[in-house]
Amino acid sequence: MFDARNDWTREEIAALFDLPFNDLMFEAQSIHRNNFPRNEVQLSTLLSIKTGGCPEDCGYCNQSASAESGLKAEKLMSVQAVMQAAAQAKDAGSSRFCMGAAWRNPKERDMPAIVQMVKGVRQMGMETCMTLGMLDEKQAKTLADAGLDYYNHNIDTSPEHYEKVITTRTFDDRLVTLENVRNSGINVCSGGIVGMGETREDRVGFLHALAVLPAHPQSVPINALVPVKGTVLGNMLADTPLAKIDEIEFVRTVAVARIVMPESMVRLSAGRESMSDSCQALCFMAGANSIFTGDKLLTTANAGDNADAALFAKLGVVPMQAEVKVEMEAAE
Ligand code: SAM
Ligand code: DTB
Ligand code: SF4
Repeated sequence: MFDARNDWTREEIAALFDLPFNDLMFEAQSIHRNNFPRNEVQLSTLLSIKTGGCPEDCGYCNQSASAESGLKAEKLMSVQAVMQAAAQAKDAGSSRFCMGAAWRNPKERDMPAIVQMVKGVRQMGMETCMTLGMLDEKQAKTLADAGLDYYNHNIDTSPEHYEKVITTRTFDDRLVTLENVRNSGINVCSGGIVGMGETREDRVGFLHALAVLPAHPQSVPINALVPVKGTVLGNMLADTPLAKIDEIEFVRTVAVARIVMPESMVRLSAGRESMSDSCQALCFMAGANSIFTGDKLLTTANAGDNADAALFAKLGVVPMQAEVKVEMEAAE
């Protein structure tokens, strides 16, 4: 009844956004209940394995070398330090460990350490995710062979708005990386950011671009912009506070993502730290079924385990167990 479609039109998606709020929520929640355990939310933990000094100019990002955010550029972490952080995340109940690097793309010299990190984290019995920038076919295959479960690469926004946010790589470059990841057999994680001064039409175009991919991403992160001082968008928001995304419009975006990609995990990602419990509860009702846990995202603050445990208890929500069975022998 709610099978995934890849032929959505922008008009159809715009009509979903226009629905009365209760009708939109009812439809999204119905699809959610039909396709997923109703009260389970998947937990992922992020670690920045290589922070800052990035050559890209993404207007939202404090890790860009062109941002004046005061963030110190660091080297790639050691495999051992990454294993320690992963063990802590596992103890805290996380089922997936997501490692992010502030790179345009990984260099060949980085790949052996990256492969060891994937194998090591899998051996601990956690799902693995990496987000390292652009990947070519060969790199995607290397990561697939290492046993990587997910690769995150966001399209970020609509093709039209994209050019106002990033100039150093194109929207089409992003689609090529997604194709390389998809063809390698790694699960695709791709979504974007809401609240970057985009229009409703851009939010329609953003979800449309994801919904018409040859296969929907298995995981769709919806981030609310975390405005960081010294970044282009952080400064813009500080100057024009009214540009901040309206919470109901944010929830609508989550609900439409759930409807147009009915079989994908929808992750309520960055921005939860400054979101009310009520807004997060509405996002779960709209079909979000995954979050990032812990006190930190990559470099900015996250809601934190205590706040999340209290919220889950209030809502009767429980953590979802790993979706992909990890084969311990495969990760030598
Ligand atoms: N450097 C890699 C890349 O961009 O492909 C991987 C890491 S990057 C930080 C991953 C994603 O985090 C970005 O694509 C963007 O969607 C999201 N992100 C970064 N900074 C953010 C912010 N201030 N607020 C919300 N989301 C953000
Ligand atoms: C995604 O869509 N959101 C995460 C993850 N993928 C890598 C990153 C959010 C980063 C927020 C800013 C920071 O903490 O540096
Ligand atoms: Fe670099 Fe990724 Fe930040 Fe863009 S989002 S500046 S690619 S770390």
